[in-house]
Amino acid sequence: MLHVHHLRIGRSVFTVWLIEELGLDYELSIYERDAFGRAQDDLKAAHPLGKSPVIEDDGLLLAESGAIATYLIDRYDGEGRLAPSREDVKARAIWTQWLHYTEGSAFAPLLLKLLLMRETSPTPALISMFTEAEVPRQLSYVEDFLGDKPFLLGDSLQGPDFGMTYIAHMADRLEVLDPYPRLGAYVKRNMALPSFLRAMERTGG
Ligand SMILES: N[C@@H](CCC(=O)N[C@@H](CS)C(=O)NCC(=O)O)C(=O)O
Repeated sequence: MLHVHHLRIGRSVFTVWLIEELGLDYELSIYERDAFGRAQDDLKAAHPLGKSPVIEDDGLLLAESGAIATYLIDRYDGEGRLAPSREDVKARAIWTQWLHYTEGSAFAPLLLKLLLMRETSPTPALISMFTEAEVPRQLSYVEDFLGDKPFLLGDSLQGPDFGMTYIAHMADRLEVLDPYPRLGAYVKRNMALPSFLRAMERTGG
């Protein structure tokens, strides 16, 4: 059976959301962070990097939320609800672009912002300059692309929405989401979906 290694509280709940959306049975191992918010050594027993999400499925051990999403959709989305078909090469390229965008471009400025907010010594000027320019650059890019669509790629939930909801949720927690009302409404809508609520209930967040 599919096995998910989930570190509270973090991005793996969005992987569990995808699994709930696909209606799969799964086993869940839940890990807690240490006092500094880092994973503890127990997660290294699941994967050498000791980070989450990690899944095991049918002899496959897989890390990286984007790769996990692609694998789960390729293997289990029989109806093709969450991705364009492979024959539609251009639509699939845009889908892949947004699936990778969240970890590839959007996450790092937000992570640096989070670390700066927790920093107790004087704020490093170069990192501040970077986050002050990059956070609005990334969020306004997504806000403009989202436009009036309910989901990132149109009228229906697709693979990239799981990671993007994580990014928008993190921006909200960092209190930088107010200037982006469409993204604000998007994250609220997605986190009220029944499959997301089931993921929250099962994982504890
Ligand atoms: N690029 C990876 C990032 C994985 C990652 O950093 N996960 C965080 C959880 S939100 C983690 O395990 N942090 C614990 C630590 O670094 O100690 C992915 O997309 O899965």
